[in-house]
Amino acid sequence: MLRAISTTLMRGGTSKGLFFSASDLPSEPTVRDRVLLAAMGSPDIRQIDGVGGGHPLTSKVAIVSPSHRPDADVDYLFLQIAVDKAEVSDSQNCGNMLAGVGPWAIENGLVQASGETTQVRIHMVNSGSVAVADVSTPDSLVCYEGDCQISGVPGSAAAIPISFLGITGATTGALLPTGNVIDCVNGVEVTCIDNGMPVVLMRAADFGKTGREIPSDLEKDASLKARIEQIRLAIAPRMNLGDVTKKTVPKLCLLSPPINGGSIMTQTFIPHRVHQAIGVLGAVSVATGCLLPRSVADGIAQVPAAIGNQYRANIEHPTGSFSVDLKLDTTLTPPTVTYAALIRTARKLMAGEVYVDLSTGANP
Ligand code: NQM
Repeated sequence: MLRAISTTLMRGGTSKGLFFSASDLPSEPTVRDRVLLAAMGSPDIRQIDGVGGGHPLTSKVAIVSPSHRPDADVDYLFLQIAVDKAEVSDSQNCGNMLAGVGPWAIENGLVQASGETTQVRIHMVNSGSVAVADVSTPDSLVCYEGDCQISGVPGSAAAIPISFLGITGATTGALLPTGNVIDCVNGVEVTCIDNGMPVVLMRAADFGKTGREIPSDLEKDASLKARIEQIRLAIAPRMNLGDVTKKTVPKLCLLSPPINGGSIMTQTFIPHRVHQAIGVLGAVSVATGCLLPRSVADGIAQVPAAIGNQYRANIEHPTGSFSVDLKLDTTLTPPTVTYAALIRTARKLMAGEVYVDLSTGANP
């Protein structure tokens, strides 16, 4: 029998997925995950029997609920729904879907709109850290239209500035989870960093790449993909991530000199597909790596000098670039990033009910 569940389909940054109220989903995680796999149409490379878009960036779920934390308005749990496997993972955050959480929370009565801009404090359940999003709300209604353009999304929309607090080591417990600025894995020098997203930074040149290869060509390079996956599986336990065979972290980022006047060029494995752009918290981690002396980005990155204690890194990626603002406290040893901010946009695409058939659905 088909079951109808209230949901909203939204674009958040360069991602797309379903937004649910936690109270509309089963509370038992295995049953919930079965429902979400069925809603997305996984496992199936085309997700033809569900609303997923056949790519990890369009197979995402945000679950939102009121927060009990004094420093947050809402809780946001992100779930990555695998496309071709019956797997649902809460091992990572998603800063792109995060962009849709503020508007959704206001439109669904979890946060009261007030003034031209409404601030929504979002507890990111996956990592326990807090993000603050400024949502445009003229006339006390969410306004999605605006003139802000972000790379990887056609057209323009209302800007949603987002700042992050307490994201350093959010997933692994430390900015440098292995304890080193540089590690050597299978003969390749890497910098493992977690400023909101655990990422393994590597020089593209060490893999014979220039930074100009497009994602689909990188994905066709079977030997490159195998080398990268071996590095991921080998380094993850040393990053406090354990066995990551079924996890979507760490991400792996090939670094090369900037191509279009930015700070650095990136090509990111997420981890089994190549990102068309770059993840939000992934970009924050890369930007942080660019400021770290002796990291693998040292000598490649060109970050403009700080204004006050604030840096702006322009992270280039296959479809444009992504600006990240970072504040660095140089009085601490090692110097510590105390604040990160960036701009995203989001758009409500459709609201209604998704129909799931649990008699044929896959078990996670
Ligand atoms: O790093 C893709 C995305 C992401 C994650 C991924 C993200 C982030 O672009 O915060 O947004 O790295 O799997 O949505």
